[in-house]
Amino acid sequence: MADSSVESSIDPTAEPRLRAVKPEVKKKKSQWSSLAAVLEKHRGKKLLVVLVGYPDPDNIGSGLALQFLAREYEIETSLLSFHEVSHQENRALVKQLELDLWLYDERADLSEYELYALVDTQRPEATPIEEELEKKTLIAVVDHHKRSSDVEAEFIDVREDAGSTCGIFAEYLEASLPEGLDSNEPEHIKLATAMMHGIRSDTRIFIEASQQDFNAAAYLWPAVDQALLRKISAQSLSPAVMDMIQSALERRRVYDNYLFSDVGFVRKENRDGIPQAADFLLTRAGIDTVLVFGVVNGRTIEGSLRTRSDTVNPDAFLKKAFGIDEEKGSHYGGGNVRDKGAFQIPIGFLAQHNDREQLYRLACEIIHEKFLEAIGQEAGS
Ligand SMILES: [Mn+2]
Repeated sequence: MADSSVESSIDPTAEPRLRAVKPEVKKKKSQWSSLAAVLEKHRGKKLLVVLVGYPDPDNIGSGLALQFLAREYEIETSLLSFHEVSHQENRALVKQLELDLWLYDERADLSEYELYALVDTQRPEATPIEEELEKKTLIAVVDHHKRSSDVEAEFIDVREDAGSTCGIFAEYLEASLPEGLDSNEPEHIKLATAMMHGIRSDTRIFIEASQQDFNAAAYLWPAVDQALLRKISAQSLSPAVMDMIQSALERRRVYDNYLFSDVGFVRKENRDGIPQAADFLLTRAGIDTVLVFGVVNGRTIEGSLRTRSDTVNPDAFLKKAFGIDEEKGSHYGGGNVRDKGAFQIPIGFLAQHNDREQLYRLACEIIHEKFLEAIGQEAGS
């Protein structure tokens, strides 16, 4: 009896195959109703959207979307960032759309904000106001990075398979405004344009987009100002970034499919040139993984990893290469599972050394050595 049942389950006629290839048509219910309930619960309070790390199109667009959605519940929202917007495209976004980003300084009074939210990140500890945030209620975390187990919020929506956080927010918008955004309404145009830019920027202009991102783009499209979008995304490189790319090209060292390079000393406002140099070098034929670093403000070694390899996992690669910062108890570097990562290593006490060139050589040697170890090459080979 047992035998016949095994046989029947592998008999191709026993299970109608056509059923299996039928596309999944059942639409997943949007999480919007849960987020809406949280916003309703906090009606009339003030909300801080905390932009962790450098402001970028995806976190800015997501912050604007949450601000827009929360307004319906009389929740006044401010977008707080901790770094000056540095990438030329992002500066253009802020300027062209006249966005109101609040740049944190120690004198800022955050006490009137009872609520906070995280978009495009799950790491409140990566801000200088971690203690202050502990006194506030974390109402929402919406993100598409790797799910972190230690974040707790009233509403959590983390989708690792989404190409952008803006794409997730567009789904909420669609659920709350199914008739679509109004292409005659300046606020709607601004929001749609910023979100479309966020999706494009995080998905390499849709090459790495998920179905979620395409649905989002289709929803936003009628209200997008395409001339403005073109202007924002076609900003020319600043001379400083171009010089950094040139340095990275000149100093490149190639090991099989790997390319290693550095850009020298970098001013804080130009640090976005490091990932841009890495992106550029990755376009070289025969290379699938690039690591570029520089010394930012004379105090921190900052680097970016970019890969197209099927076997290199940026997060694992950087964690293995640079290890743990004992003081902070966290890794010096990390990234997503697919194509990008970054690391920051403080130079600390040694930054006081007055021979900058010597200091730089030392930093360079250490990073190079760790990189070679990580790719399994001997130094000097
Ligand atoms: Mn993102």
